[in-house]
Amino acid sequence: MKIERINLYHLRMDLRNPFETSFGRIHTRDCILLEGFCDGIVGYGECAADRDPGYSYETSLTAWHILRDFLIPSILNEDIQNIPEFLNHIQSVRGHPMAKAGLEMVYWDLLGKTENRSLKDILGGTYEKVQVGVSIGIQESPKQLVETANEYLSQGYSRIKIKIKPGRDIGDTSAVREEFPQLMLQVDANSAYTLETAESLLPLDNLNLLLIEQPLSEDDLWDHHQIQKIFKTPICLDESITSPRHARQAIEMEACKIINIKPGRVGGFSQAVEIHNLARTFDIPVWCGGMLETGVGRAANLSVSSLPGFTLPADISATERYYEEDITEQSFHLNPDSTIDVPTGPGLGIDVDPEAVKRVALEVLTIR
Ligand code: OSB
Ligand code: MG
Repeated sequence: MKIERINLYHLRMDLRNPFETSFGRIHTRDCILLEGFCDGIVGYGECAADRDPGYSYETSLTAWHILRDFLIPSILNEDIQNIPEFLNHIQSVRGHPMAKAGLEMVYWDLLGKTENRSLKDILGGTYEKVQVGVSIGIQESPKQLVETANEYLSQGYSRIKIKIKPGRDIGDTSAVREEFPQLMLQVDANSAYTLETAESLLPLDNLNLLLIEQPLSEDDLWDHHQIQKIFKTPICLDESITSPRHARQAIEMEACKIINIKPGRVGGFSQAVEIHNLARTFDIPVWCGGMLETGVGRAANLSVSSLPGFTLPADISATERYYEEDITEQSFHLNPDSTIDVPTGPGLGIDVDPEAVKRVALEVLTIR
């Protein structure tokens, strides 16, 4: 498989509602769409890095630079037969997992289309639909949060995640728990606490949460171990797990009891599957996180979530939860049982709408 040419599109899409986390509030979402051409077949990938380095150090522009100047030149016009060969070509680039994941996704999509198989099928997925929930950003007030949660519950979501930060944690979470005593509920701090300040979260331990996601810094595996020791509620790591090695170390160190797998954050599907397999051998449940992806990344997340170890509801919501207009022909809908169907078409199983891409593209670059 020789990729002859790649188009990079820097996209900026309007969110239907602002999304606020402990690292900031956004009204628009940036990403890079990759379009690779190989023997008349077109493959797509999405790089999940956002405009600002709030969630991770990668941004749309660092990813653009790494893709344009290093990753794409290392694979262009090379005859690459399989994914291990692809990984070999890009191994000299250190770090930048989201940039790598975007390019790897193009290969997986092309591979699937060449073999006329869905990604679910190639990866060994077993579920036809995936249990999903919704991730709610920090709202104006706890009261508003309860209203927003109620709105999503009435749409059919059966699991809710709320974003927390210092000063907006116990009150917000308790308000939702009081209103919905039986709800599957979890919180995500996006690294807003330290070993010292995380003790203020102890009241969460009485709220019957599924998990507490990433309370401390991404490079703080050991302190997560200290926190997990004092909480009954499972700690789940997101930002800290950027490779199978980190996953193994976190599990061995008992820094978490659950892992959030995002293909983008861990450098692509290959590593996501490796982490999934590893976690299974340790009996550690995993679930698929989200990054407010377009339909391209959402299809990718659904495909990987079809693997059997993904036993907790994913942060993959219906298209209408994020965007008025997406860039894929297909949109994703919530089934009444709080699931979303895994795509079944070849590769990612989606078609990109070129006109929609044009409307949201800030910059386009062809590399050949
Ligand atoms: O920490 O899980 C996160 C969105 C952007 C960046 C980080 C996170 C999130 C979410 C949204 O929680 C999940 C989704 O795509 O619905
Ligand atoms: Mg998270």
